[in-house]
Amino acid sequence: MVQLSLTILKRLLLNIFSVILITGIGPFLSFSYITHGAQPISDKILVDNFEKPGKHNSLGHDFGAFSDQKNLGHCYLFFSQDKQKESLNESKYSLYIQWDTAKEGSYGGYWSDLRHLNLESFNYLSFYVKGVKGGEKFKVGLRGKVDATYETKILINEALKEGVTVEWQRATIPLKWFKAIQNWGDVNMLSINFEYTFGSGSGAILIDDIVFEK
Ligand SMILES: [Ca+2]
Repeated sequence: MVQLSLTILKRLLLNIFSVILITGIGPFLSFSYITHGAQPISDKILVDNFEKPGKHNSLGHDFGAFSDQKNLGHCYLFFSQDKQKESLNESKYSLYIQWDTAKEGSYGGYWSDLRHLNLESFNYLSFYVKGVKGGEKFKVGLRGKVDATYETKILINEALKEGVTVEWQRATIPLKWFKAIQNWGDVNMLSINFEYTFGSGSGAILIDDIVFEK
């Protein structure tokens, strides 16, 4: 009986210690912002700013290009140095996406792995975009579950009133528009889609600073 009480007491002390430990760490964590330049981004999740040309996005996961299985469509990715963007903020590189979906039935695009990202406390997806000619058409997709068979794709013209132009613009898409996602605690893929069916044709755009915001 006495031994049992001691065990309970020990557990109780351990719990109190744990609480102290957690509250002790709390304030420390709130000051440990990850900084990009001088701006704290604790209220943002940076998917990719393309500043480290390679095979991984800023989250440390894979990204790449895709095309339809018959290989009718094509999509190529390049890291681009853009002087105009450089003056906009501290960016050196953006992603240059070139595609050709002029053939009937073709599609292609860019994907970036979000790997079970929890977006429950976030409200917007935003990024910079600039067209080479202006008027480029693409859809932004967001996949919930890894094996999801359906995802909502948003036409860029719904987010940009004037559509894509030859100037850098910031597109902001409310996450609630992606109606197919049931569980915002497990979001797995971001994509930019070009398709024959909605008239993407062929062309090129520049993309930068893809973030999720509150
Ligand atoms: Ca950049």
